[in-house]
Amino acid sequence: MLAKRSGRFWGGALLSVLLAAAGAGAQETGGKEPGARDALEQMRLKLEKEEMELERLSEMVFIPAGSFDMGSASGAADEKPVHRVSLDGFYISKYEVTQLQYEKWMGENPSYFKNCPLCPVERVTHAQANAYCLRVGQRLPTEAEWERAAHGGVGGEYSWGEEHGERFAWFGNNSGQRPRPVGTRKANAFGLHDMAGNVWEWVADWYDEDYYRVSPAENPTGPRMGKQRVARGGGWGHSPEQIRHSLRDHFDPRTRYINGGFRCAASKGKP
Ligand SMILES: [Ca+2]
Repeated sequence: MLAKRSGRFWGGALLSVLLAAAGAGAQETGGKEPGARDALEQMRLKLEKEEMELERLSEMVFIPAGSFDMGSASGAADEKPVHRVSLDGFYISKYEVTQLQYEKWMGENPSYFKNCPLCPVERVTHAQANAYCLRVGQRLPTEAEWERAAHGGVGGEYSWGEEHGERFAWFGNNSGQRPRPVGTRKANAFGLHDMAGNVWEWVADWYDEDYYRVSPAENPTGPRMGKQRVARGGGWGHSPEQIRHSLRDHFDPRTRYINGGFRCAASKGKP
């Protein structure tokens, strides 16, 4: 992606200039400035490692076009009726957006649990999440895209079946009451991590408890207006019931929660 490439270019270009300057200085003084060169080399290695991490964390997974049953017959009233939804193929982030990525592109880290660059960024409003995705040339997933991605093409309340949730999700039973570095639980069948738990995730749609009764069957994008935005997947403090893939949470879009984050998506052909 262009934004990612431009960031790498900036860091590499700056270091090239600094290393060249250090090399020239060392030549002028008969090579007696190894300290400066070592410091710059250390900085170069640190930035190189950071860029590799950013590359890894920005990976997206293509979810092929297809249909799935959205909602749950045994869930809350707003998860009904279960209805067949068809979606075009799309890309979605393999991981929740991390503090490292957010700070890189937005110049700040609003998280409560700081000093954990590979943990998901939290305490972001819906507008901040949306702005980040736009900054990297992407967008928030729709509610339907998020649920199809979470199911991993498997279906059911959990992509892993009814047991072994602790291998797939950080939630109230195993998190130690805090977010954890992304990708440290098993991926679902689509190769996505932390769709359930760790931080719940803003999606693009406005919330309407009756939306499933009127939702179009193809590529639904939610109500045209609303007061709250949908959030999905549950977080590090939630119960097994609250990290079900079909559960629909919803909040005032201005709120910033210590267990709320996001991931981005892109339409086919975008990344
Ligand atoms: Ca999550």
